[in-house]
Amino acid sequence: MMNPYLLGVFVPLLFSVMFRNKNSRRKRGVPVDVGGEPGYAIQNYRFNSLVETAWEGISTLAELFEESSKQHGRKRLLGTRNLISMETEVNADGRSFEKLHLGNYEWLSYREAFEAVCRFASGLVQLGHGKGERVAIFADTRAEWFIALQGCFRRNATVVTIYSSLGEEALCHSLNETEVSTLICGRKELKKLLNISRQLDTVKRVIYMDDDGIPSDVSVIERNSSWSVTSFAEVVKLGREHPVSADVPVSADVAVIMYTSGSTGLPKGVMMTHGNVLATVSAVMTIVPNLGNNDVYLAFLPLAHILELAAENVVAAIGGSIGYGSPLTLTDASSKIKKGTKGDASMLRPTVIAAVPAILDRVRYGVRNQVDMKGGLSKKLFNIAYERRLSAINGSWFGAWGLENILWNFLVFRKIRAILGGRIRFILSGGAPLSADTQRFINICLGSPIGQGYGLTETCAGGTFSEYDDTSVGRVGAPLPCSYLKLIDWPEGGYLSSDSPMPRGEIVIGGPNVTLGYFKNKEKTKEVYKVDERGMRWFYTGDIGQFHADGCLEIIDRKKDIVKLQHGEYVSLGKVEAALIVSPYVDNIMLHADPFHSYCVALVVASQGTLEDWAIKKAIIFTDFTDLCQKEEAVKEVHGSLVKAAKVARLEKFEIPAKIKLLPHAWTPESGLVTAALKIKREIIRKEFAEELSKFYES
Ligand SMILES: *[C@@H]1O[C@H](CO)[C@@H](O)[C@H](O)[C@H]1NC(C)=O
Ligand SMILES: *[C@@H]1O[C@H](CO)[C@@H](O)[C@H](O)[C@H]1NC(C)=O
Ligand SMILES: *[C@@H]1O[C@H](CO)[C@@H](O)[C@H](O)[C@H]1NC(C)=O
Ligand SMILES: *[C@@H]1O[C@H](CO)[C@@H](O)[C@H](O)[C@H]1NC(C)=O
Ligand SMILES: *[C@@H]1O[C@H](CO)[C@@H](O)[C@H](O)[C@H]1NC(C)=O
Ligand SMILES: CC(=O)N[C@H]1CO[C@H](CO)[C@@H](O)[C@@H]1O
Repeated sequence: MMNPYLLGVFVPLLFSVMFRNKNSRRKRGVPVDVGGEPGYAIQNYRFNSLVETAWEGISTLAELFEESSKQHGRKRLLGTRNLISMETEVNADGRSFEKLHLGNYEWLSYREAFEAVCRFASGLVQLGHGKGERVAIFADTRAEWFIALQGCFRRNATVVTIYSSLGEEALCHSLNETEVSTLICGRKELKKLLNISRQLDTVKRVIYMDDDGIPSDVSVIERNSSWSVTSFAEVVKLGREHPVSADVPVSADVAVIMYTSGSTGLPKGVMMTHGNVLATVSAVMTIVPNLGNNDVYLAFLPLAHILELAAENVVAAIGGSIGYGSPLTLTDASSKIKKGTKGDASMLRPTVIAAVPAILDRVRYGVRNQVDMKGGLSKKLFNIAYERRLSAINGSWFGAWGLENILWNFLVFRKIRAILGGRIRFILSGGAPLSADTQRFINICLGSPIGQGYGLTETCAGGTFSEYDDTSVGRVGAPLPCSYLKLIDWPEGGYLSSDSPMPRGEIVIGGPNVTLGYFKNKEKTKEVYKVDERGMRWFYTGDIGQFHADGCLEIIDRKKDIVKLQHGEYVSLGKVEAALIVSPYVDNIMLHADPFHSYCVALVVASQGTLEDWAIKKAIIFTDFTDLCQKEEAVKEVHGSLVKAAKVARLEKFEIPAKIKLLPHAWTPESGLVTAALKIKREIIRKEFAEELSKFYES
């Protein structure tokens, strides 16, 4: 019998003969005449009008799921790994780590999942959740999350979503603002809630998702608050005993209020209608090639992220299977996986995943590390194979599959593909721009295309998406079939839609996917949402982009991140940071430019391993990493490396930080200094390190 793996090589090979190079120059976006502020507008080349739903007669997510459940009854839908054992390992420096031994996936079929959804919906009524009241879900991604979401939809209850990494203040703010009466959470979150229970005046009941029980926390909460606390399983049981018929929403009803961890101030709740999310779900359908009921999707991004929410609803609409995992248990080598046992990917063997760039970067570093550690022949082989494929891939993506490559696959890349289970055929990436290097690396090593999206919570993730056969890097593709994209002039920043060779300007997104605006925040909504004379809603992103000749968008800047220095030069903070972060000494960096000075400065989170290795080689004596970061030699070395990186990127002299400060501690979402998608939060970092920043400008 033919090795299925080889089949996977021959089929694309056949494609490459059939479609050689046709794809690289095809137009993917075409100009369109739209209303509103003048600018240069583009739409997807395949559709004359904007897509609102891909399914005839379906206008809400509740209907979509019900129809799909009827159609795919016995098929697997939601998979969860059972816990075999949990251990605590103590490593050399005395810190302890939780290690999990997880078993195989256990599945709920479409029919079973739909039954659980109906029961949960009935259970909510039984608990006393009233018409028009809102539910919040504050938990990590898991099967119960999806069931609760769909259960709420069947009651026409708006679901408020909150990142589980959000801080206490933001959490109180979002629950209070939306007057949530029922709160659904996991074990970890229950502990967090204990502390703030007195500030949550509107919450009446809490549903926790862990069946294995946490009696001590539950009794403490019951004692210290007026809440009723019920387990998820109990709610489902209540619903089974007291079934209630559905109270379904219509397209214009608000399905989700999604709180985004903005880079400034308190989070804002974005109101999404069923129609909004359905438009995005319908559009994503057209992006992933041949998406169908054989696809297996590994779910591990936060469901409070619109990309994940849309992706899971797409998979559940087409008869695919969703297996749940987490970033810390993703691969066999992940930090929470017990040595010798399987990670989520190798157990599930998914065909499609959605990821954020930070995770793909981690995969890339992991692979490089492994190759470097092995050294010798396998490193040499890897490097040759990588170079060969890199030069082949320069044409069409399919062009990368030659006979020679079958050999490289067999010798080198097969093992790398196995890290993610060996069957990945498509990766959706969103949330932040993916670096060109990582995109190439993943393309080459995993042999699977990456669809890179650009969209915002405010546009319900609608925006652009790069097609699977687009081999270019650094761009985010053409508009989704549900969006118009327009570039409008921003003369102060020097970007005009009449620029050549490419039109440039602020990106404005229009279409049925554009959300209603911010909850209870008319002022902010009016600032960034506009309705034109034809009734189309537009969202002003504040991002600066340019359109390539084939209608694909490239993000080049961010309005807020451009600062004018004392002598009138504009510095784009994001652009400079992206150029400098390639230095091996840099774990993270924030450039700071002050309009009253003529130079930039930077806060640099130093990379501990690299800097300590250097210091040891130079025989520099230091007590710990904090001490090393203060050493003048270390600062000098890192600064030199930044200057080098700046030269490679051809930065202007005024863009290179004149002074830097090394920081020993990483910026994590928990510390509040970066968003859950690992984007830096400038305002917060500026506040936190105000003293360090002001020192730069002394003397
Ligand atoms: C759904 O709920 C909202 C908010 O309570 C309400 O305004 C709307 O009329 C409801 N929709 C239907 C179809 O009952
Ligand atoms: C909650 O909202 C009410 C008004 O709706 C406000 O008076 C109160 O201070 C808020 N509490 C918190 C903790 O934000
Ligand atoms: C509980 O809340 C107080 C302030 O209200 C805060 O200082 C403390 O860190 C919180 N504790 C935990 C465990 O979150
Ligand atoms: C709960 O209430 C008891 C007193 O009834 C108090 O001692 C305890 O600190 C409270 N716990 C929390 C987490 O608020
Ligand atoms: C790919 O092609 C571009 C020009 O189209 C060229 O500049 C680049 O060096 C090529 N890269 C490789 C690895 O061959
Ligand atoms: C669900 C939704 O918002 N639909 C709107 C999409 O946009 C068109 C106009 O572009 C409106 O007519 C729809 O109501």
